[in-house]
Formats: sequence, structure tokens, C-alpha cells
Amino acid sequence: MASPQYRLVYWPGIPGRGEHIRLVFEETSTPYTDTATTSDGLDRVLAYVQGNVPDDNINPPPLAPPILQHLADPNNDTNVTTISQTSNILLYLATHLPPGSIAPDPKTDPNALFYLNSLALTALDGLSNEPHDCHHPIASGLYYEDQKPESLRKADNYVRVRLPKFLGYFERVLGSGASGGGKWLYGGKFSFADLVLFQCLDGVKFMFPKAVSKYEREGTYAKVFALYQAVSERPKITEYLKSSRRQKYSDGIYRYYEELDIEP
Ligand SMILES: N[C@@H](CCC(=O)N[C@@H](CS)C(=O)NCC(=O)O)C(=O)O
Repeated sequence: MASPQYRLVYWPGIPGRGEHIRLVFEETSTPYTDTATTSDGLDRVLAYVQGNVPDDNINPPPLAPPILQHLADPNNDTNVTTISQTSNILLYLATHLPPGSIAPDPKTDPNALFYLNSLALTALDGLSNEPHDCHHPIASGLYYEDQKPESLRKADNYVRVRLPKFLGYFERVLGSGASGGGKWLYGGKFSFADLVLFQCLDGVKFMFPKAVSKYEREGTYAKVFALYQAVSERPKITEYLKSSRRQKYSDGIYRYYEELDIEP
């Protein structure tokens, strides 16, 4: 049997940024391999991060995972496209998976991919990168334990100021005419940007449960929480979330520290 044409290279043991790519594969029933579940997975990720994967004269070498490898021919390892950067990988998949599955067909809506990319990048900025910086406000290379006072300051500001700003922004997007009805972010149709917002909110819920449940109870961001629910109820996503392929949050971007679980 031919092996899958898509390979995801990402750290085993955490959902992390790789999760956005997994959700696309799961939603579209696209076969993929994942270093999270292969025996040599960690070694393969380390080889990329440490710069030990030989350059191939076609693909610029990636700096960090997630990394997508797309084999032109599943039986031939020599013709492989290698793409990095989460949102860039999502754009690539949006143009290679069946039109309409995670983005409108560019023939009918040429700007859609760029709108969706803006929305995905904005969610990743405010609901993924900034939460990460709450436990690493001084340096990514230092342990959380080496930057605890600064983390507390950052997390306090995040849950009081930045989190409601980003929730409010996406509520506004969902209330705009461009959303096409307010169920999905753009054009009245489900897209990869909805998956990104879902995953980001899921991580923030894990990291700051007190803040998120307060904002949910208040009802100010009802459309955002309804989108979260609607994504989780998509049959393929529900099935995936229950499966062993869905890894638990631990020491990745989204971490639970009781002292940072602040009620705004
Ligand atoms: N902006 C990049 C960030 C990539 C990134 O920071 N990857 C992390 C894992 S989520 C990593 O392993 N970084 C290694 C490093 O920065 O040295 C993306 O969205 O893909």
C-alpha cells in the first residue's frame, strides 16, 4: 500500500502548533503520517531543529516545526516539497486539498485565502503566541521557573486586557457582513481559519480556565463560543478529539500553572 503523501513533522507529546495542521487533515480525512506517533519521531524533529537534515537544493531549509512534507509520488521519496510556518502550511493545504473543503475555491473567490490567512495569523498572534509568552515573557530559552514574577505580570495583563481584545475582535468579525451569517468567520462557510480559532481557544481554555469561563458566562463573546462549539461538533473533529491521536496539553504552548490561572 502507498504511504500517505503528507507528512507532519512536529514534537511528539504536545498538541502545539502542529495541532492546526492535524485538525485540517482530520477534518478532510486526508491520510498523513505524524512524527508524534512514529517511533523515530523525536529524532526526526531534532534533526531539523539542530540543522542536521541535509539541504536538498530545492526547498529552503526550515528553521522550526511544524514542517509539512508533501510527496509528489507516495512511492518515491525524492520529489518532496517541504514547507514550514503554521499559517503558511495551512495556506498550502488550502490550495492542494479539494476546493471548498477548508477554503473557498480561488476561482470563485480569489481573495478568500488571504482573508482566511489574516484571520488565522491574528488568532495565532493573540491566542497562541501571546499565551506562550505568558510563561516565557523574558526568553523562550529560559525555564518558566527562571521568570516567574514576570510571567505573573504578563499573565495578569493578558487575561484582563489582551484576551478580551482578541475575543472581541473575533466577535466583531463574526458579526460583520463578511462573515456571512456569524456561524463561521468568513463567507458563510467553514474554513481552516475556524479550525485555528477553535484550537487556539481550546488551548487558552486549558491555560486560563477561570478567565475563559468568566468571559463565556458574561455572554459578550457569544458568537466566538458558539463557533468553538460548532467546530467541536463537526463529526470528524468530534471523532478525532476522542481518539488517542489527540494529545493532551502538557509542557507546550498551553500550560496550566495554578498561579497564572487568574480570574479577571
Ligand atoms: N512562527 C512559527 C513558529 C515555529 C516555532 O516556534 N516552533 C516551535 C515549536 S511550536 C519550535 O520548535 N521552535 C524551535 C526554535 O525556535 O528553536 C510557526 O508558526 O510555525
